[in-house]
Amino acid sequence: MRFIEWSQLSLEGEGGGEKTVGYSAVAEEKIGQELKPPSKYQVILINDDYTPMDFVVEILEMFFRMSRERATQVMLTVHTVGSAVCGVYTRDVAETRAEQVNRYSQKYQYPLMCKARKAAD
Ligand code: TYC
Repeated sequence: MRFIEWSQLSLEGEGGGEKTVGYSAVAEEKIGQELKPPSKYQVILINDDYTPMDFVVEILEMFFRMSRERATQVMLTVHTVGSAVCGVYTRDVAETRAEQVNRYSQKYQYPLMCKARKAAD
């Protein structure tokens, strides 16, 4: 981090003049890591033995805007491999999406699990 701007701390002197009593940094230029774009987060769907395939397809269509064909492909990948990435977003969006999926599954009493995980930079 590097200071880029300074402001003078002044006091009214006797006779109306200003007297500089110090300087303070008022802004900092952020360099290095802090200038990189925000990290991305993957939303991951996890397999289980109980959630019906149709329900998973419906979720992928609803929450991840997938076509029926794409949703079916992703669901089958989760079913056979154990998990799959269903979307990549900023942290807030990824966490919200995973929570929405988990809440919706709970509402229908299925154990479907969805997680947000930081993607490699
Ligand atoms: N394995 C489930 C079944 O055989 C289907 C399923 C797919 C469940 C994906 C969860 O994230 C999941 N009915």
